[in-house]
Amino acid sequence: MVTTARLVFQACLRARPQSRLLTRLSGLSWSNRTAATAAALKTEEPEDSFGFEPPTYLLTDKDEQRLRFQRNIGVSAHIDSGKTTLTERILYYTGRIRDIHEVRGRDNVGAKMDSMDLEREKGITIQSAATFCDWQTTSPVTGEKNNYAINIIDTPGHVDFTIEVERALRVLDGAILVLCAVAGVQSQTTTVDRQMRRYNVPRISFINKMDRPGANPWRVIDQIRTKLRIPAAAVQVPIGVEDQLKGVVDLVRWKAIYNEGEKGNTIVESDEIPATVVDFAKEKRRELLEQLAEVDDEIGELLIMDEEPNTVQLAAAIRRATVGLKFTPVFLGSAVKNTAVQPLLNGVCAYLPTPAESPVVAHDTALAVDAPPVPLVPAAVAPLVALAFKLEEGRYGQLTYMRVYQGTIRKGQFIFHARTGKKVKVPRLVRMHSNEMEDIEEIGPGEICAIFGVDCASGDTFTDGSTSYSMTSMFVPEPVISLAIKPVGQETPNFSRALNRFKKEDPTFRVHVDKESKETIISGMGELHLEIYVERMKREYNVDCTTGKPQVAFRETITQRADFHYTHKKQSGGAGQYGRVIGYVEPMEFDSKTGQDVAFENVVMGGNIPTQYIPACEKGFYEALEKGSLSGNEVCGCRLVLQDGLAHSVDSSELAFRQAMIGAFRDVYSKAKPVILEPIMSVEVIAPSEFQSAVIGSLNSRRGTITDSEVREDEFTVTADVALNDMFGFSNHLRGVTQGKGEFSMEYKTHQPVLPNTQQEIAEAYRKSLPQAKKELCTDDHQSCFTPPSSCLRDPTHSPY
Ligand SMILES: Nc1nc2c(ncn2[C@@H]2O[C@H](COP(=O)(O)OP(=O)(O)OP(=O)(O)O)[C@@H](O)[C@H]2O)c(=O)[nH]1
Ligand SMILES: [Mg+2]
Repeated sequence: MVTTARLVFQACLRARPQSRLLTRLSGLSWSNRTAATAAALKTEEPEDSFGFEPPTYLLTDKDEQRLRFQRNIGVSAHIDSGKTTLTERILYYTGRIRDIHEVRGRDNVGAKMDSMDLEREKGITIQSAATFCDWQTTSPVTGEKNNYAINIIDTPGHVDFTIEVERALRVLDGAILVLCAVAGVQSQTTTVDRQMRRYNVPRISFINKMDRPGANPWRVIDQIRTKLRIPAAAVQVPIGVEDQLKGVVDLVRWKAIYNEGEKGNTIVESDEIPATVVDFAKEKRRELLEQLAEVDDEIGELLIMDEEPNTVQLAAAIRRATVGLKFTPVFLGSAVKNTAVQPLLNGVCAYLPTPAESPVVAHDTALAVDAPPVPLVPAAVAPLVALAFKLEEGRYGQLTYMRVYQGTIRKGQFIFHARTGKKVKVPRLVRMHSNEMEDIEEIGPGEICAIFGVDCASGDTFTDGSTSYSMTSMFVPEPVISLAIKPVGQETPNFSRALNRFKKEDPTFRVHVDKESKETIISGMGELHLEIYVERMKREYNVDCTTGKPQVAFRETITQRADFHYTHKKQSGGAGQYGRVIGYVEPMEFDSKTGQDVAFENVVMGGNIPTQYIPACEKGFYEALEKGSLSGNEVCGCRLVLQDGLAHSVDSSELAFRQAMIGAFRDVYSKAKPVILEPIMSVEVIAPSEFQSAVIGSLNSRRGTITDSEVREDEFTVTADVALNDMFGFSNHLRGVTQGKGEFSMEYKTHQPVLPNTQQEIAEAYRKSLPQAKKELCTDDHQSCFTPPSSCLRDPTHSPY
């Protein structure tokens, strides 16, 4: 039941200066919403332990009415499950679009949400797209008809574009997890599940492609329970199978629902359940009740008393369990055959949370770092807090997608960038409908909008200046693959303009210039990710580029503690330089609080290193981490503790201490037994059963560790952990051993140390590539070799995919 109780929230309105703590906070990763916080909000008043008098905000009747009929949802799933096809139907049935166009359709128009040319050409979603629609639904609880406003973000399934899913789920209140009725839970389903858990996003599941031969929703539900470990039960059973799919039986309202008309526009509901499915439907309704009883006390008690819950009780329990992240109701249908999409939309309205039910917190940066987070309340009159979650360079400048958490944004209003304190006017406010936009005058809390002309990074918070609240940003995975890129012919400003734009829009896309080779290196989540950007440079910026071979993003780390005692001294001619640093380095685990796995700690006592030189020491340490001396890759998993040192009254300077720290780190590094780490990928292969042994053989020959396998009627799925460096050429190989019928996908899992002999090879190649060594040893012509030096390790004929 949608909450009607007035929630009392407290927030701090007192204007405070922007704090210098802001920068320190911007990387922190508190859970942005927790069920525990929600419970606390409703019952207790936050302690005012910091001496402020917090005003109270109430949700007005108007707020409640609006929020009750507002849903913000994402559509997420494994590649090709039919997310965009489903969204196209949703837009069509809600009247947002006049006609249905298919992904890779014969009319060559393409689906609304895949608006980029490249998406339409390739038939895949690359960028998430936002839209909104209105849907009139009949409540299964009260039977009343209500109009719902739904904001939808269609996300890509390919793991190379995973940041798009990450940022959508960061700001959405609920999601539809789409699954293929034949393939079931696949590798990216697990990734998406992880992302939903990270941001506590309740989900309903939709088993799509019920028209496909071999469709088996019951096996898929079983996989949701066992592989994703979330209690699940169907709230519908299909009427007819595969190409005979006619509709579904709604197990909650006990009605048969059919789609009629050419595009399934007309929904026909009947109290008569077809005789062929009635017994099965009863069995599945029982299963639904039993699953719910596991997670919901009210249903549990009714079952113990041998009582049958009525529709109202059942729908309320499904909603409670779903919103409470304890359960996922499963819907079925076929998007492409226009079957059972409308009942799914009713499910979105009935079972997914309102913006008021998604507990969201911010941190007040005027308070201590460990001060309790401040709950945000979606009241229109509360001070504005909005999060910029996605940027796009459009025809009219930067377009910033925002989720408004509390307060209201009005066109022409001044808003404040929480990190920089900069004040900006909102020149234009729009709601997005894929690549089209609708101008609006104002937008309330719990809504999604886009703003022009605001300069910021994705993940930045905006306020109205009366608070110093800041929200945590999203999780950003590390790139796993890099390649060198060079414009053909003369470099034009468009080259760096394009790279800067892509870097700003996509935090998983990195660009740097290699200090030694002077090459521009781009890094990302996979070859497709980088390939798309290279293609976009050509199409959107008219910059044709040549690229080097893709390189695995190796890293380095240390394996033991080692002490340093290092003096940097330069006293011949000119101004002298003097700095002594004493301390140790040690391995460090990833710290989920700071989101860091490297740290600098200063415990110097008695001013042996004057405090003004400590930041220079820290800077020197981070500079040294950029390039490990084994292979030239970034060093991770390392804490440095600075314990002591010595300064000279005349010759010490920031520069001297920075140099001292770089020297000390280089010196101590080999004593800390460094190793090279390589990305390990989770690889999933699906192929016809007869190729099973050939596929497993090829994964074994690449030193893969099989983690899961499943054989179905005529196809099988195998999942294995394989080093990315061993995946080069796998695509061709798989095609060869499966007569082109096998498919694979892979995603980053972790970094692990490379084998000792590989480490030796990489280190040797790196050593030879260094300018000094090159002069003395290397006979290869690296000067003219466009790819980064470590590429000479790999067979140049290999392609990674
Ligand atoms: N048989 C069948 N095919 C479907 C169904 N829904 C979608 N498809 C097909 O599946 C393919 C992929 O559909 P999309 O909608 O692009 O899938 P997606 O999940 O958006 O894909 P990405 O965004 O690239 O991950 C297309 O060829 C669709 O026509 C369905 O219900 N049944
Ligand atoms: Mg898509």
